[in-house]
Amino acid sequence: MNIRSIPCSPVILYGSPRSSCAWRVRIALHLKKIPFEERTVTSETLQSKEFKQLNPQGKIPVLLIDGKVLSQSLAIMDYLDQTRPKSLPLFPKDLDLRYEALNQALIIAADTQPHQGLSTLDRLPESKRTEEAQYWIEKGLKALEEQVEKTSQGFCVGDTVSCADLFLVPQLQNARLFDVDLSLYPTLLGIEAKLEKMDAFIQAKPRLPSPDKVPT
Ligand SMILES: N[C@@H](CCC(=O)N[C@@H](CS)C(=O)NCC(=O)O)C(=O)O
Repeated sequence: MNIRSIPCSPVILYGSPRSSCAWRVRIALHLKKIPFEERTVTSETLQSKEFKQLNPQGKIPVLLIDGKVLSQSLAIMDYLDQTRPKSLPLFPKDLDLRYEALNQALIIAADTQPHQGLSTLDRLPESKRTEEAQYWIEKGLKALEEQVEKTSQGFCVGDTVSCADLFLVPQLQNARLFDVDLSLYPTLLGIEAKLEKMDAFIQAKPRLPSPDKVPT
């Protein structure tokens, strides 16, 4: 496995106030009660040789923990769950519920967020970017709303928080930044309202202003 071992203490999260992907991991760290320091990186830093030694993708989040360098928010959540089994679980134990949580997290991680990402939108003419992001966000949220209607008993999956909720909250905020009409997703908004009252979600909320303007 290609995880480079480095000495690191305390835990460090490379993120940015505008990054929905780093936001997911901040929530996870707060839910797991893992103290950490956050280092804000700009778009320019992401492309630097030094940063790409941490993550060859040149993307955040990157988490330095247990002497390891981790990237990809969903994989990080899984690592935290496996290594800290006594803290609040991010993945349901029940296989069907675990499948649902992963399914919903991936609707956002794999099929929605990448289309609104800076490096994707930057490849389009400026006049097309908002429309493109809105199209994919609406498509993702519509599917998620339908899926969550079947599985929610207060949270995305059942009556306890799971990784799916950690993907939902930052994605809804990005939707707002792209002026997406969220009234079409009442179930998702109801879950968000509940999550926003939880300490971990309050603590993880990005502190703006951000060094960059565009959400990712
Ligand atoms: N699938 C990755 C996505 C990571 C990602 O796209 N990060 C964005 C910020 S939310 C980024 O670093 N974008 C900069 C770029 O693409 O150049 C994850 O879940 O961690």
